[in-house]
Amino acid sequence: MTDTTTHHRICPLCEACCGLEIKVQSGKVISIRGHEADVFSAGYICPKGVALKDLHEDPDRLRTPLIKRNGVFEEASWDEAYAEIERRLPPLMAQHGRNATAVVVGNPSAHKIGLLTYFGKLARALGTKNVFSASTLDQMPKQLASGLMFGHWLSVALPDISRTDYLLVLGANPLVSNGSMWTVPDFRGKAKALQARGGKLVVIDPRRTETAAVADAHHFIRPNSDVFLLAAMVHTLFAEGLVQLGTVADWVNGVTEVQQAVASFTPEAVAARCGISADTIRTLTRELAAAPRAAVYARIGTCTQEYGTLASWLVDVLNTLTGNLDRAGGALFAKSAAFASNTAGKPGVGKGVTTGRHHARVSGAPEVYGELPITCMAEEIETPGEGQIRALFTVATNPVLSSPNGPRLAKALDTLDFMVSMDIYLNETTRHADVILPGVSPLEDFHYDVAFPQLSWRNHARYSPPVLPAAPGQPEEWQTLLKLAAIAQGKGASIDANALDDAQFAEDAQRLFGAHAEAVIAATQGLKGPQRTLEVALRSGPYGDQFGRKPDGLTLAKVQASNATGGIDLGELQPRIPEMLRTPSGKVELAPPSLLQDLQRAKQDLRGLAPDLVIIGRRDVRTNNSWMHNLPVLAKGPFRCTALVNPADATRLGLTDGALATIHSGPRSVRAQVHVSTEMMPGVVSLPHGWGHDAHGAQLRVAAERPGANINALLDDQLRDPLSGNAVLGGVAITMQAAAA
Ligand SMILES: Nc1nc2c(c(=O)[nH]1)N[C@H]1C(S)=C(S)[C@@H](COP(=O)(O)OP(=O)(O)OC[C@H]3O[C@@H](n4cnc5c(=O)[nH]c(N)nc54)[C@H](O)[C@@H]3O)O[C@H]1N2
Ligand SMILES: Nc1nc2c(c(=O)[nH]1)N[C@H]1C(S)=C(S)[C@@H](COP(=O)(O)OP(=O)(O)OC[C@H]3O[C@@H](n4cnc5c(=O)[nH]c(N)nc54)[C@H](O)[C@@H]3O)O[C@H]1N2
Ligand code: SF4
Ligand SMILES: [Mo]
Repeated sequence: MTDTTTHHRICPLCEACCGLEIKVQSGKVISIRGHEADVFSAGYICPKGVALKDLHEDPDRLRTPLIKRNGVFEEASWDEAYAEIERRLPPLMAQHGRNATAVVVGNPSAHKIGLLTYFGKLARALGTKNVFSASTLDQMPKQLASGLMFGHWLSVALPDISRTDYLLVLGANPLVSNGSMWTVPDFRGKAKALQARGGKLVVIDPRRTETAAVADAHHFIRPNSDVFLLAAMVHTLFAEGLVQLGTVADWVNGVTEVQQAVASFTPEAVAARCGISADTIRTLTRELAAAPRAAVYARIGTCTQEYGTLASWLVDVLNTLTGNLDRAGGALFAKSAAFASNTAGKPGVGKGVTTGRHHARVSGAPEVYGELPITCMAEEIETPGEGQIRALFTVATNPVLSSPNGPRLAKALDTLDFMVSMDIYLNETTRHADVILPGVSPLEDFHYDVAFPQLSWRNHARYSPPVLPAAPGQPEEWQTLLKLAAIAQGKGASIDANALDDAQFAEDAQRLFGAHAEAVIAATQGLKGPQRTLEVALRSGPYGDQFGRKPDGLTLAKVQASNATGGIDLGELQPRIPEMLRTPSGKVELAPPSLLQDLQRAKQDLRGLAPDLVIIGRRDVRTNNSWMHNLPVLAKGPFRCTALVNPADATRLGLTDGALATIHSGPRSVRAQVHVSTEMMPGVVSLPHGWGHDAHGAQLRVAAERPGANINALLDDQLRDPLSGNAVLGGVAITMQAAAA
């Protein structure tokens, strides 16, 4: 007899959200593989999923709070850690005000229901305008463009990959990244199926990526020029009479305005800037228009550039003008079982989105979706005056490596009066903290994806219970957030997080359910924290049992019960316009004024010269941003932090394969190992992000063996897409030369 048990767990490491099958023996994970029966991912897994075992067992992963005393971190009890925060935070807030505090939240929080649903409570308790997140290193342009067009920040049009005939991908490498703002496990399998039924995959990327390698066609593009290519494609649709709105014809505003706005963007006008011939631009447009069902998808390469919002917008303009928006095989909207704003409230109309409700103190950058650009953080800490940041909370983020001009930020963090990090590692960012509060390992936590079902290739509801018990006394992260919120509100560190949660839930229920609040509270008896939030969201959601009024509908218990059989499939994406729209007009806004205005900036720029050597990023299957280089199963193998250089550039610049080169951008520089590769477009160098694990005082013993170079030590924190506040991470001018030995 063995004591082996089998568990099913959704992987929390990337947006693909694969269902895993995890075997445990005597409290130890003995195997991790894809869960074949999973209704959504059907057994797909990547090497990172397997690394959950290493993550769980990593001796460097923090298990107890740390308090820095006289410059040295000491292990502390949770009570001691909270007491330290209570000793230091409230006096600081009393003296300098709420805007002297700040909070920054990172990527892993998008994968943790406790962090995602409770983070806002800390931000509200602090009452600060200084809220930052990795969103402005990533997808804010897509969210803003989608919000302006469809009325909500998470109403993102998704390629219907299982039924499409033509998929045009720009600035994304889903074969490696496993998809982003598009939850699509096993992209390779789905792309193969598309090709097997006669469909076509076309990739536009300055690097011949892994995705480009399996595509039917690949075109190099000069970084930061997608806006020009896309505008020229829209221009061509009008010029050649190819515009057809299809089923959404009655629900679109602004077609004529778009036609006028792109009038000067002829293929000839943009060809040189894009590095794509006018003929190719026309052919691409005609193919897209002629395909029975087609979709355009663009991701981080098009977001993290100077025209991120414009490029993101034009992608959906193309989807709309080719009749592919909201039709099967085109670009559709998911209908999430819980938490989606585009399933709540009155169908078909809403408040839309606005930006600039407040502005960053130093740069004046507008607030977007409640946040200020993360690249404003360093200057907001450094610059004296009312509202200077003096106390910072970091939650699951490592901006010293992941945000441009990381070294400047690292210096700024040292000048803070107080810093608290909720994080599972002592790393490049958290080493600057005064207190570090660790979260549980993913295997010790329950899981339900809050955001990604809103971005999924197929509708579904899946839940995973914890695989292993947490250590006694280890709070869940939502409880930690509530405690911090209570301290910030002067309620004291000794307050019971569960009692506080009950009280806040009762208030929320009153607000949301009015006369039915008592019944909702009674129906959720015995649940607490995010479990209770989830139960309410599922039952009141679009498939929910409406607290008994639709007895066949979903409840938390039903979703939980489906865990072993791979979750509940809710079917293919369906057309949802006009019901999902939340714009004030009740229409798709094809020509938001702020975007038309910003297009003038692009028009001006088209007259200028593009730099002749620029840098872009890269992802690798065995990495996850900055924080998984410490896991042996992923860290082994060839060194991945290399600068890819086209052979012609290498010859011109005197760079040799395997040797070190110095890369300069403005006053900043890094040294990286050169790898000469025909994958690169001439004039473009690629260096991955998330490396640079040589900081003194971090505790990442495996990662430190091969630290790599930090591309974000090179990038400029002042370069942003002005509309979304997103950082510019690619297409940045560099110079490069062989490093002196
Ligand atoms: N140059 C360049 N820079 C980039 C990018 C790029 O393409 N090029 N990509 C950008 C993108 S898309 C993103 S999303 C950002 C990501 O940037 P960040 O949001 O800063 O994410 P990571 O660098 O992955 O750091 C994650 C942090 O969370 C911690 N962590 C992991 N799991 C948990 C947990 O369960 N609980 C807690 N409390 N902490 C946890 C890790 O230890 C680590 O400190 O990087 C961006 N930076
Ligand atoms: N293995 C792995 N998977 C990950 C991550 C990871 O770090 N490692 N990170 C996760 C995160 S947080 C995110 S946001 C997603 C991102 O997922 P993706 O968007 O697929 O990210 P990348 O793989 O970086 O692909 C971006 C592509 O854009 C190209 N590019 C750069 N500049 C330009 C440009 O100006 N125009 C065009 N057209 N292309 C350009 C790059 O060459 C690259 O191939 O990946 C997620 N998945
Ligand atoms: S692709 Fe890999 S990291 Fe992403 S969810 Fe699936 S197993 Fe996890
Ligand atoms: Mo990201």
